[in-house]
Amino acid sequence: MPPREIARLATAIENGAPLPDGLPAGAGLIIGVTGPPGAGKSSLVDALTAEWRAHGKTVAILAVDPSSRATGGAILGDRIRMQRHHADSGVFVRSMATRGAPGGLAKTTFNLAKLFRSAGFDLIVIETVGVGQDEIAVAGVADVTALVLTPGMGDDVQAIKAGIMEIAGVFVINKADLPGAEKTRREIEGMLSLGEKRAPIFLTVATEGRGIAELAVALEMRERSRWKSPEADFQIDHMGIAVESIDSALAFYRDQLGLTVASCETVEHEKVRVAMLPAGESRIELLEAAAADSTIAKFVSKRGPGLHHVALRVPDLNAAIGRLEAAGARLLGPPRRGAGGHLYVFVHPASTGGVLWELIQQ
Ligand SMILES: Nc1nc2c(ncn2[C@@H]2O[C@H](COP(=O)(O)OP(=O)(O)O)[C@@H](O)[C@H]2O)c(=O)[nH]1
Ligand SMILES: [Mg+2]
Repeated sequence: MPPREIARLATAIENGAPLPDGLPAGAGLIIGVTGPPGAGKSSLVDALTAEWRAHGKTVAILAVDPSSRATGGAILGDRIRMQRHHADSGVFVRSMATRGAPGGLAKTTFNLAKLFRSAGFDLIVIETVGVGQDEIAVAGVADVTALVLTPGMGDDVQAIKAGIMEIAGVFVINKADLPGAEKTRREIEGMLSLGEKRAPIFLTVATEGRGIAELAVALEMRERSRWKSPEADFQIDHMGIAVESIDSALAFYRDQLGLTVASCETVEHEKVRVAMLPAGESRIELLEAAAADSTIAKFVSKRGPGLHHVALRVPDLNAAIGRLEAAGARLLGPPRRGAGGHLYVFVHPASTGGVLWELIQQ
């Protein structure tokens, strides 16, 4: 997407327009950077951007400016600081005044981030000032959020609201060149030890690029750990079994095994008759060709009846598709909506090691 088109869509979204239909999901990671004014957030974002660019990654930066609190000078300062990336087409910078966000700041911010992700940026950084409710909500839309603090905050660390502590996946003590960084680290560790939460703490000097490479890696690592979601978020939804005839197949599945047919229907656009037989948390899906040119008819004539596909329920189909596309996997068509309102997409066996996988989001 050309920068001018991104900018045009961003303005529309800021003015309350929804995200346009049919945008690709993209696979970029959304990173929140929040903390009190002057902590060095913009300097950090600038240094992280330089680090990521050095590794060939593209970066979109969204500076969310609470216009009620900050002066125009703050935005100007950020702009000047970001100018070293100005001529770089791999960096896109956008400032948003929170005033111009009808229908919820967090929603608008999230839509903008999704726009940048759709435009193909590898990393989308949302910088928000302060630690108030708005900032917590904005930080909440990110895949991972870094809370930026400075040495000598002392009692301020105690005063940080639980909400922001919860949302922070990574703590940064910036200005570690100033006295008191270790003390602040111990205070944060003390607060973290009170709860269940585990989050790494980094010491940085943004203006000198110190500690930046480690922080950049840690932020990206969060993506990997998120991908390994709790198993509960994943579930084998069903096994799709191609049969010559559902009626004769039921002699085994229903009469001999004792399974029950919960539903039987014809899916017109797939030209297939489907019988669903629940089996615990999962189901067996019997597939019978409803026309000679259906994929099931072709499958049966080529390979014979048998296991056709396995369906896996995933927590976030869009995210899964984004990652598959980024990895060059072969998807069989765009995501579709099934009869039950769920979204699904098929991944070609050539990309999965021999199994036709259907990914489903409820
Ligand atoms: N000593 C020191 N100053 C820093 C560091 N990082 C940023 N600053 C300075 O702190 C001020 C505020 O930085 P800025 O990035 O605008 O903070 P923001 O308001 O959180 O975005 C600027 O004058 C920066 O040059 C650092 O690591 N050490
Ligand atoms: Mg700033």
